Amino acid sequence: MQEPYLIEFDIKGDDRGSLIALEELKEIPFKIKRVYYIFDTKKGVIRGNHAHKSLKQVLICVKGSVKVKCEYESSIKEFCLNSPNIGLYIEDLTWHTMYDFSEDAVLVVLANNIYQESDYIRDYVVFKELIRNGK
Ligand code: T46
Repeated sequence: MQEPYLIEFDIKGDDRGSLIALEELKEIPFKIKRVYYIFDTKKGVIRGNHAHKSLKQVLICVKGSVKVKCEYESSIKEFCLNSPNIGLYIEDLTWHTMYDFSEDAVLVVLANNIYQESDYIRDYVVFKELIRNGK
């Protein structure tokens, strides 16, 4: 079990601009099976509001900014993602909510598994029970 943490990626910059490269089991601490991105988010929208049973993910706001609130075991942490060289690692059994999206925000997510609705815990009470019972 691992609490959420930020990963700083190397920027390969030269006089043409910047480039960041991410490889599985290197900058990203798992094998990548899926990439999705969230953009054009309307003002005031809150997304997420769930945990996963087994999914591990890294969230990167490659443009604009977004805040992410994570509840892991008994601690709650808030992160502001506003740079393409910062990733937020979120493990399973972490209740997470994304909010305060800037108009131009593009949130890229790398995940260690395919999309499975059965992996979602969408009921906060169920999430708290799982945490209380040690999974
Ligand atoms: C998460 C946070 C960070 C798919 O068909 N395939 C996919 O891979 C995903 C991620 C979603 N969908 C469909 C399911 C829904 O009909 O896209 C729609 C929106 O998904 P959802 O409401 O789950 O989106 P968010 O922003 O609340 O949560 C997403 C991820 O689903 C979730 O795993 O951890 O971003």
